[in-house]
Amino acid sequence: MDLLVNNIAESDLREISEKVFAGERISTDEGLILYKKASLPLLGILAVTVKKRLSGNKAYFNHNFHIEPTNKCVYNCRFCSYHKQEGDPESWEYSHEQMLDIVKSFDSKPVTEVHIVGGVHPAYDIHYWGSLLQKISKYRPELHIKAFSAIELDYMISKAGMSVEEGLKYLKGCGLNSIPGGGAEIFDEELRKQICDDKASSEMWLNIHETAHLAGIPSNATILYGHIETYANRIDHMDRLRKLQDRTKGFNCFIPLKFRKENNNMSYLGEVSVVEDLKNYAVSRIFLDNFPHLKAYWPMIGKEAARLSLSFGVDDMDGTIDDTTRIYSMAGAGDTSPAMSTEEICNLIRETGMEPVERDSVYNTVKEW
Ligand code: V47
Ligand code: SF4
Repeated sequence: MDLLVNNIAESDLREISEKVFAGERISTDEGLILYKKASLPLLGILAVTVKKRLSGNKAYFNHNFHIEPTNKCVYNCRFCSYHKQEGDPESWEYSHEQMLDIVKSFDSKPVTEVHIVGGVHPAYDIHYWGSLLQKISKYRPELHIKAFSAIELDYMISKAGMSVEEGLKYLKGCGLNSIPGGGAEIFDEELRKQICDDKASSEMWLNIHETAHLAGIPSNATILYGHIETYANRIDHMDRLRKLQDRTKGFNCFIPLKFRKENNNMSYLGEVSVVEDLKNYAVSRIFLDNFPHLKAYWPMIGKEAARLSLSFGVDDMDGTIDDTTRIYSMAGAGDTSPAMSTEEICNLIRETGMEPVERDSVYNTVKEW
């Protein structure tokens, strides 16, 4: 270890490393130094140190499936390849019955979670979505429903004239169990104006998650990286999340989402390398010391990068998604129908020397494989 730090000849890296080994929190300036100066091997060692403290030698996955109710959306995020206007041949919209049929198609499968996220459809209100949750809960009561990004929630709750607390409590009563991490993008207000000007603000995103935590609804958090943001913007984003998590402890995991470039208005930017992905996982793991888990969403970065990420602080591979997920395939990420069998996901985890553990949506162990 000494050799590794000395060779880089950076006394500040030595100090940061000592802090991480001692289990101390690093500052925003130190996070920035890690992004700018630390070598990939050093980042791997530090991130795995933090990861092992939090989840030992385990790497998690779950059995889940996704429903994307519609890709029609009132917003126009410049990075989005997915949203379409009404009448576009590539647009879709499922009825409650069609979505219930998707749930029924998993009848004989041991799934524990349904993840429901889509575009922000102008026509539907909170009661339409609440009634969908009620139908799914009634049909399969033990299924955990993780649904609606803060952007969808902001739209449906303000349209109903409810306060955030009233809206979330209503949806919880209909069967909402947790909230996914989407819509966070990048919190810096100037950048947000440039990439997704018209949707819920950073303040609103954070307020919805904080209110959810206080109402007993856990959630996830994401960052969209690899576009026009700087390292300082990434650290600022994570700092806002770390402060909120200190107050509520309601976040289960952090999910860095890599910008994918196909078919959107930011294609000219290209995509960052796998080395940058690994670096970003590692700094996230080290900086967000109060987030219990770090997820590599493999349909977005691909199976190989996901496998590597386990040596850079990641401890969660998301699900054996069987899927209907189109947000990434439309943005150019690999398979149009991503799926991984339990055997494949377990082998991928074992190859890195870690132990595969099937989890439920709040990280209780379902089975050690
Ligand atoms: O908010 C959209 C992102 C998110 C692109 O909580 C893009 O378990 C890359 O949040 N390139 C939605 N990313 C997906 C999401 C998510 C995914 C998996 C698990 C969880 C969870 C949440 O997808 C959006 C946006 O940040 N996104 N377009 C794109 N071109
Ligand atoms: Fe709509 Fe979400 Fe796409 Fe933005 S990222 S345009 S909110 S579907």
